[in-house]
Amino acid sequence: MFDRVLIANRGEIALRILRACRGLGLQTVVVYSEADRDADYVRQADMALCIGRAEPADSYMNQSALLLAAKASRSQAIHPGYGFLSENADFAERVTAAGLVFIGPDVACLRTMGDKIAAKHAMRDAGMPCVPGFDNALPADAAELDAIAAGIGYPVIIKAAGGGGGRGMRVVHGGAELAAAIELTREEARRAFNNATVYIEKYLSHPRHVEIQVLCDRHGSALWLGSRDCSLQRRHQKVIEEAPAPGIDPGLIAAIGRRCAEACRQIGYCGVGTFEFLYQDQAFFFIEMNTRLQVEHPVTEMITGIDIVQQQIRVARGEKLSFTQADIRSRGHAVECRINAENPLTFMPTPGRLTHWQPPGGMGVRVDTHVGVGYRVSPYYDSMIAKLITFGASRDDALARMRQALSETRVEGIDSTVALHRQILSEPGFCAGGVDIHHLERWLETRPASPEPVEPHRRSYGDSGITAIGELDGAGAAQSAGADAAR
Ligand code: MV4
Repeated sequence: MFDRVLIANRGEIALRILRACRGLGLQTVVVYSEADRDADYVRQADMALCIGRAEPADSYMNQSALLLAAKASRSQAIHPGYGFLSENADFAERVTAAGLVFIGPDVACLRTMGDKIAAKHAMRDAGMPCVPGFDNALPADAAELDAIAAGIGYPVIIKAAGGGGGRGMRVVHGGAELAAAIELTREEARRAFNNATVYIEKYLSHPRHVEIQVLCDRHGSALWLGSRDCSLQRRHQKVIEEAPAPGIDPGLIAAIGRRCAEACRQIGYCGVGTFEFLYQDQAFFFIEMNTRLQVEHPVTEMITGIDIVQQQIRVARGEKLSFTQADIRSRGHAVECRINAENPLTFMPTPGRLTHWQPPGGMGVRVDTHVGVGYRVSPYYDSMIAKLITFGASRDDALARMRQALSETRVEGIDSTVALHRQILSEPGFCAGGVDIHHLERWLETRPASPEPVEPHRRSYGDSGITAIGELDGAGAAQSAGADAAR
């Protein structure tokens, strides 16, 4: 049991965790770097401690500083959020050894899922469909390698066992490239992850990225909370996510969801987690498991009505889940647009000060953000400044609300990806649903050059200073003015 939680993260997720703790009546301790000293959420915590300089290695990644802050604040648990140390088994081990609760799965599960070969083995043992491949470290002998790749059938993909999330992979189209590709991937993996182990899989050419959210307690209950589609991405950075994954037979999703819950029971998984699949030709293939809370968790919250972060903290406290699989119903559709402080054409981060900030609102609109007017976007961290989430009875309803929400949103002083999202929400392929992981990058190659499409609900009339709201023609405007005068 614990009643004081140290939040070992920053930005919108620190605020999201703070809110969950408040909702549970828990005390909050926020740690911050020198760059985040003035952030508003820091002031909202019961206690705040500076843990170092802006560079992540000196603060949010500094394990000793975090443990010292936990001790100084008499915290009894640490929530790692996402990124930073959230999936670091050595950190979780140190947290546990210090007598604190790591809000996440056990160290053993973190280690298994951190090693992508071990993860695939564990999942195959649990009856999970995996991408066909050779799920072991590759042999050194060239003839053996050729035989393995030929057996799988080209194209194949070489992946680093210590990688994940798109880092350390290489596609190979024929035997002539194989040996060199393996050697290159090994070298990169050695440098990036301090682990040269690589493995090989059949390369799927046009999959979708579909994931299943799970929630498990320490008493043997493991539940799945529906699907998400995260196929709309650029360079392995997700841009828009939605729940549920559109256009897939609900029976097929339920079957894979039940498999995920069963796999959790089998490996003794506790906490929240996400099973990542490639979905192609009506079939699911497991690729990896994320052992943390994810950026896109709100879309699942919207369709299930479950506060995933509160539940994550409850199960970490040792509580039993108070509901069963039969209680979980997916209702409606949710979409999330990640608003980044980036140039919408070049994707270059644009740190700086927010001089104007108008978040959208209304029915079915949720904004998860830590920023406001005057906020300084730091160059040291991820450029995401807000998540815009809309919910509707159907996918079309959720998309219509998102268009409206995007048209209301104002970000000034820095560049943002709002304009990009407005364009994507009017792109027929995305609007139809079910695009593959290459769709966005393909579309970016050919999209119209206009960085800021006309905003549908606001028009400025030259420099007269008059702004007409809506699509009013002359007569309509006069009528509307008359109606105003009559009031
Ligand atoms: C693949 C693949 C095709 N075939 N594996 C990239 C992220 C990492 N989680 C796994 N990734 C991929 N693995 C096989 N066998 C294509 C990708 C991939 C991808 C996957 C999900 C979302 C976006 C992606 C973008 C490029 C490649």
